[in-house]
Amino acid sequence: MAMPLVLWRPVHRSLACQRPRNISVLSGQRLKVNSIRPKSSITCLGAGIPHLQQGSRRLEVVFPWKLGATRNFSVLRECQRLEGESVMEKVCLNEAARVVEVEWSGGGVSRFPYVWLRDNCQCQKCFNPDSRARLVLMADLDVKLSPVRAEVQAAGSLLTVDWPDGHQSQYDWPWLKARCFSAQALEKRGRDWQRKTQLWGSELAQDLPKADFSVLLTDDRALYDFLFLLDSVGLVLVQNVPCEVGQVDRLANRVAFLKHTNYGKEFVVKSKPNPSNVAYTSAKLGLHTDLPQYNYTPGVQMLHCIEQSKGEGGDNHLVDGINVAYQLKEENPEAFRLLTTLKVNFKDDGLDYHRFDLRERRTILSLDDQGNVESINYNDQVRDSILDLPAEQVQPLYDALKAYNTIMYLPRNCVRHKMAAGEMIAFNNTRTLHGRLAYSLTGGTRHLQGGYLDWDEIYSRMRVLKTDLGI
Ligand code: OGA
Ligand code: NM2
Ligand code: ZN
Ligand code: ZN
Repeated sequence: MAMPLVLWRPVHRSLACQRPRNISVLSGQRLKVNSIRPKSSITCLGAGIPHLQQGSRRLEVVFPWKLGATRNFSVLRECQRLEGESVMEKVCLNEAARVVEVEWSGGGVSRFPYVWLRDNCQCQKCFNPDSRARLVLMADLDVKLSPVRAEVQAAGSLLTVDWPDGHQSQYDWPWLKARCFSAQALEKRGRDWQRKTQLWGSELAQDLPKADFSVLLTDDRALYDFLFLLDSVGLVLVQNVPCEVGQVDRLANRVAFLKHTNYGKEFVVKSKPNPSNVAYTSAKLGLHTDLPQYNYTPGVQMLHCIEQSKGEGGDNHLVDGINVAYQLKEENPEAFRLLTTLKVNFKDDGLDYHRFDLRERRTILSLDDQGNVESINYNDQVRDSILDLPAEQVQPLYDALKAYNTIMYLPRNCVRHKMAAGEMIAFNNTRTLHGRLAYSLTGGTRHLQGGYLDWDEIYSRMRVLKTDLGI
């Protein structure tokens, strides 16, 4: 079956469809094609100009902000996906509650506050489509304004609101639905913000999450799955990495970019003369997270093994710091309380990439607003001898640190892995505690390359990949 020719006519920032097919490109990069509906119109919220060639079953959409990038969508598949979606049936102004009430054809009512509608008008005076940013300034916004009229147009796919100053706003239904304030919608969107943490112990060693380096560099789906595992499990073993410097940077660039710190961009973990850090000796490193002396501690760490010590030692220990924090809470609630409330000083000064004197004062365990353990900052090397605490709180603090430390080293909590050359561990640096056994310098060179990434960039990349892959 040949697709009908679709002609597009711009109406404000909307495009009207003169043929019986309703196609909309949503504000992100998602395309929706609605069921056949005579003379319905579609709205194109900054996504570009959809165009369909006669006889083609594919719709090509141009994304102007992506420098002319185009993507194809299967029209038939999208058609099926949208069947049964409800449109706006009726609207009315509720002056008492200062909301526009929208009744949906599939049942249910959504309430959109007046002030929010005015603030989020999508017209070109109020919203810049290129940067997808608001132009309305709070200084100019009358937060007590009420509309004079609200009506449904375009076969239930467009809400039009007229304001007393003559301004008119238009909102399309998928845009409104995605921003619904109902308890159900808030609940659903709330779930998207929750982290998908999977706790683990020593059993993870039998089934370490793994990824292949060259696949990560070329396959977007594999990259997404890798980042998902980094977020949920907090540890992935990357295999088949070339034994050369620069691979940490390559992987980081697939995700975003390396986070620069006082130790450089990619740092070299080797036993060095005049070491700027204990990591740069052959000494044992106790379980720790890196750089708690930064307020903006790196989110993810990558350690790529280029050469492993051929002698004894050099093995890594990896522990789920969140899992052991919950064990502490269970066994010793007072210790848990102290580690979530007493601020400990961290300090690192010296010379590496440049001269530095980094200091931060924070709790060992951070909780989110639901009381879940969110992040860990634990590092004996850089815990400062200065403690800005009353003397009587010091012994209880040490008791709590000792209790937490004892649990993390229990065999049931610890994964031990001696990396081989060509392996890389990537882990959540504010969750997965890592340590290393001392190694003997007679076993040849041990050489790791390290680098950091930030969670903001990782989550951003995951959203982009999700959009591009349609997942
Ligand atoms: C580090 C570190 C582990 C290792 O450099 O921060 O923890 O195996 N290194 O050398
Ligand atoms: N290195 C590996 O926080 C720390 O001092 C851990 C960090 C030197 C960048 C080591
Ligand atoms: Zn406007
Ligand atoms: Zn470390």
